[in-house]
Amino acid sequence: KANWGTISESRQELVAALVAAGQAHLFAGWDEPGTNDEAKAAFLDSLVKINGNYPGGLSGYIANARKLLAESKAGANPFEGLTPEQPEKVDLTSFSEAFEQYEAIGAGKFDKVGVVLVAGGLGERLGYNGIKLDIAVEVLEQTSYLKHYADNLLAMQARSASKRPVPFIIMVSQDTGPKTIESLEANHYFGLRKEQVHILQQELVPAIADNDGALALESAYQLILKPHGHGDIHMLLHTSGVAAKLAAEGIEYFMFIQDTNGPSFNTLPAAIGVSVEHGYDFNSLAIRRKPGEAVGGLARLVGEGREFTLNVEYNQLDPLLRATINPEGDVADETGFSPFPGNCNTLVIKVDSYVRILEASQGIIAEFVNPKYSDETKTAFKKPTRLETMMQDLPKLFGEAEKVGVTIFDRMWSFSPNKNNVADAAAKIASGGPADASATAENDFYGAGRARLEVAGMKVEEAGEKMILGVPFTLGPKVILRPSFAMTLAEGREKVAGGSISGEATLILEGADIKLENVELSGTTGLVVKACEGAKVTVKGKFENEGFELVELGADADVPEYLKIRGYRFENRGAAIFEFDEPGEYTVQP
Ligand code: UGB
Repeated sequence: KANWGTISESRQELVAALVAAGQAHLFAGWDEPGTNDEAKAAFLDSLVKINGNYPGGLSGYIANARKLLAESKAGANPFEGLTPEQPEKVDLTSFSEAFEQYEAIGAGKFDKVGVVLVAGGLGERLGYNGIKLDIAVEVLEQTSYLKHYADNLLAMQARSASKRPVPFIIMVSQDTGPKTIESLEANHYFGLRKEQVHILQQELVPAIADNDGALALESAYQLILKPHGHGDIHMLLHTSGVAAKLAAEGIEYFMFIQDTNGPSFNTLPAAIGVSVEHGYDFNSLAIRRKPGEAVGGLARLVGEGREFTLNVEYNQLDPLLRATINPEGDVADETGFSPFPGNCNTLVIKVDSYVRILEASQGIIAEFVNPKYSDETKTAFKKPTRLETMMQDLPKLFGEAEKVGVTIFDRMWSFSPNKNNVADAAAKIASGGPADASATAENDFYGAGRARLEVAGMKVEEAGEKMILGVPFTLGPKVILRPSFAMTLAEGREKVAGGSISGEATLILEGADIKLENVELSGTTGLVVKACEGAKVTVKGKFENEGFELVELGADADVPEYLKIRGYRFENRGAAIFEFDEPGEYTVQP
């Protein structure tokens, strides 16, 4: 007490509560009054802030930590007594009539959907120094992930009867917040209204030094703080009141997406349709998972009168399978894939059940702790740990009333995150896994465009692959159909009639009112057509030019990071580019 100096009563109360919660060490090493008083005050201010950020305050955090650490020490198996079975699934891995019916239902709900983007992670694995949302998903036109997502929201609202702005919730952290806001402001919110964008900032949580939940100190007047995981989005949607507000305004579904999964919006219409048709409160989008792949496995866990569908994170899947249904663990079945669908962490959640669950749980979603112990007695940690949460764990709070389903899509169409630098990507390719890197993300971006053209009846000749710095890249055709042009397969079919595109050609279409009539693109031809609102453009005939050339850069090229992380760029050698920025009727011919 002698060392407190002059601190306010509310701060003294917090200090007293912390001492009662076994945290006396935080104040034990204090200097005499008069020495370092400013640092002491700043420390207390930081405790007050951290205390306010966590529902239940620091005492709640410490109590949760003790409980979870005791379970971890006892070696409690979170899946004790549960056996994994197949979840309820809708298979949309190929385009079919059913696929298009789901898309039609989903498209009818575009003004009842909010999009939630978790973007608090820094992407250290990627070797990119800015925020991941600023990285280009493709380098023909350098569209950033953030612009790509905003373009999709604009396309959704343009198609809805009410034209209501689609709410866009972005979770940032102190690492990503300032640059995310800078990017939005510098680009006039990419055409979105500022009011439709809700920025929620996740806060760091204190690191924990031991099994008693002692908060770890960086120095005498500073705690060690660490990220709490993407599950914070649920807490923030609750504490900010945004979820309840949007529910009251009539939003029925939230689609949760990650910062660098470009194809998320390919799946949005059909995934919403599936949720509506099957009455899913929680719909996990999935792919056919390669065994050992760093994505969780979705399973129905059954036992002891309990049953729920959940993501089993990739590090827990193998031990669970070994302990239950397969002594060989996380291996392929006769299809060559893991029997459990791979979690893309793209989630469609029904808003009214969500708000109910958030109110009951305060939005704290199934925290877990993963300490690295220094020896078998599990009494000490190698380094301080912390509580974490994952957004896909929400169903842990569901009861019998809530329905969870899984919708499986083709990988190229649905899941191609950009997480790994070129060297790590090449190593992943060498060991037979997906690279999940810039080049593969761009490759799949064009691949989805090709798929849309094929469905529309155009003849698409696919070129071979080239290895660039150890990562495969399909040379083409490179097809970008902007969301303004088509969000569903049916729309592509309405706008494209016949025609053909050769293996190394490029086609970029932007605008709602463009029609292609028997367009032929041969050789390396490039064609870009952009039409503003009100410009009606018909494209016909056979085009021939040098188009865009892929230029390899080599590993040590002195180029900006967004190119370094892929190892190539494109140079325009004479592509035909038509841009219409006045309303009117136009025909484009060679
Ligand atoms: N993120 C945050 O917003 N805040 C955080 O504190 C942490 C992350 P990672 P992870 O889809 O490939 C997940 O780190 O956690 C954002 C699933 O758990 O890239 O290793 C971050 O900005 C896994 O089951 O992923 O693994 C990014 O947008 C599997 O599906 C997102 O959260 C895997 O993703 C994911 O963060 C995958």
